[in-house]
Amino acid sequence: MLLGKRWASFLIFMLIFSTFYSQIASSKSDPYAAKKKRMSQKVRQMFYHAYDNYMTYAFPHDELKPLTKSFTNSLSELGNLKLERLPQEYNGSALTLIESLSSLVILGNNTEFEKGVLWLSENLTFDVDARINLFECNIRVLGGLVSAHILATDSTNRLTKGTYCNQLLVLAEELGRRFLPAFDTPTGLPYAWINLKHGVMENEITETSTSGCGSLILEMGALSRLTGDPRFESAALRALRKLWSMRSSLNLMGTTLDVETGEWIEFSSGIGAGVDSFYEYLVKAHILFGRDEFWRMFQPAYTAVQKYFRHGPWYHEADMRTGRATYWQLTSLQAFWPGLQVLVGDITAANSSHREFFYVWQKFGVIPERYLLDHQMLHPTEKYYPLRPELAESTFYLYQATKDPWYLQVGESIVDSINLHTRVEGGFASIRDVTTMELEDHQHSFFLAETCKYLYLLFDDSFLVNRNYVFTTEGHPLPILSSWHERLPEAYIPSNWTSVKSEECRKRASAMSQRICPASPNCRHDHEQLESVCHIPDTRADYRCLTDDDCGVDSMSCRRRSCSVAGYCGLWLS
Ligand code: DMJ
Repeated sequence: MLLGKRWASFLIFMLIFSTFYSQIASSKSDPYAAKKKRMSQKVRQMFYHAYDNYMTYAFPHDELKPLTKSFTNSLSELGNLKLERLPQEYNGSALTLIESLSSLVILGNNTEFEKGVLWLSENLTFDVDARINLFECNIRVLGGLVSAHILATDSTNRLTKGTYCNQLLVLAEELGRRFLPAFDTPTGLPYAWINLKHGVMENEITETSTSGCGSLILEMGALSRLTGDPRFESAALRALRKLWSMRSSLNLMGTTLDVETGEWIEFSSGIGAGVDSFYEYLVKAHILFGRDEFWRMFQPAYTAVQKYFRHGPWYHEADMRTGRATYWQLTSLQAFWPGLQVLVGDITAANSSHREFFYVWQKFGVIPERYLLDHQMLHPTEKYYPLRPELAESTFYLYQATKDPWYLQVGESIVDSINLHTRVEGGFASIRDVTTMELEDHQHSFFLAETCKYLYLLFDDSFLVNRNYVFTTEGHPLPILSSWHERLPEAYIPSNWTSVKSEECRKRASAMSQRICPASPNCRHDHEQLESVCHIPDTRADYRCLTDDDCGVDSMSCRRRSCSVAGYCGLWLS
């Protein structure tokens, strides 16, 4: 239809005016809109610089070597424990592509997502002679496939043009089946390593980590719900229950254990390497599946961490049997903890630790793998920064919870340092030594699955609005579906996509909305004030007491308060 000249100019005027007006309106409602836009574009460019280089020089192998523009088939080498037998015929499994799929959706790149899904559908096979680490393969490959399958079949995303017939789920199920022999132990605790083709190898090592046994339930639970095959969830649940039964009388866990005997090997533990995602999966499994059992494990486990590992804003390690401090070390993996604390409503504690982690980031330009708190110096050998996501992750959660622009500043500073120190022509390289900023030829897949994703979501969370997801420990989103929930919390409405009831909260509804609303000044549940899970208030609001029995438990340290000579409750004993 042809329009008259006047009508055409009127329409153009209206278009320009409405664009201009909506820009003014959005910058009025959010004074940081321009900054967020600029930063999200910057992160988008980072993602594509890493992704395009991977696709050019490394795909379909596992990960990119950005300095030499080559590849590494690292899936069979990932994990904390030493590789003893090299794989025979393993040629990679497009690991970084699998890890990138959910980030592509968040960036709105449906075409590339669809291309990736189709390639994997036609080419990916797990019938390979590769000895893989169960934990790593679960969080990266199984989690990546399950999450991408859900995104591909979610009609609101319109990601695939009718060509998708559950191929990713078929692959995930095949992988899940290849995991199952690992759980065939007297304890039900899985071997850390399994050969995808041959199952558990003869004389396989029996040592594994707490996170290796305790961080399987999200991916394997989701796989069971999607396929109707209960074996995956049952195996993961049995392992988790056994692990929990091994806690000490102080509700502490160790770091490594033997899957055949069910005995602890390393009694010292903390919230970092080898344990971290065990805690994370207890609370996230509770959110995803709504089962009280997970919360009944998480609550005492979290309280014990706050009580025995925490020293001010820092977390050290302690012996699970005595609670005595062992190693006074900050590790970069610990930086996920404030994000977890946001999920349970402990914003004050999260904020104070986050500041300390960021302080260390600023001191070195990035966060070193290990820092000796007692000597205030770097660990002599672990001076590296392999592009880890944990600080960005916590920054994202804290910004969601508080909308405090300080976290945007932190995010900007993280983006700037990563670009300054690690960006090379062929992608992003890990840092071998934070004192010299010498680089290492490795771009880990979690840089695309997590680091870029959390930085992007910090500045642009439109993907989360009116949706409700939990992110796996590898940053892959899983939707909170009423059909997966055993008992939906009050704040959820009974629909397939759950969201928050209150109109005030709805505007900011996101994956964490149900949990984080209480701490956000703009978004409160009047009926349900969440606070520290270990907090027990003093008997009297003015903190006066006659005996210790009148005092409660401190919400920050989770330590018992006592009654002073002057008759006030406080942390006097510590
Ligand atoms: C990721 O692979 C996961 O977050 C895991 O749980 C531990 N950390 C790495 C990245 O640092």
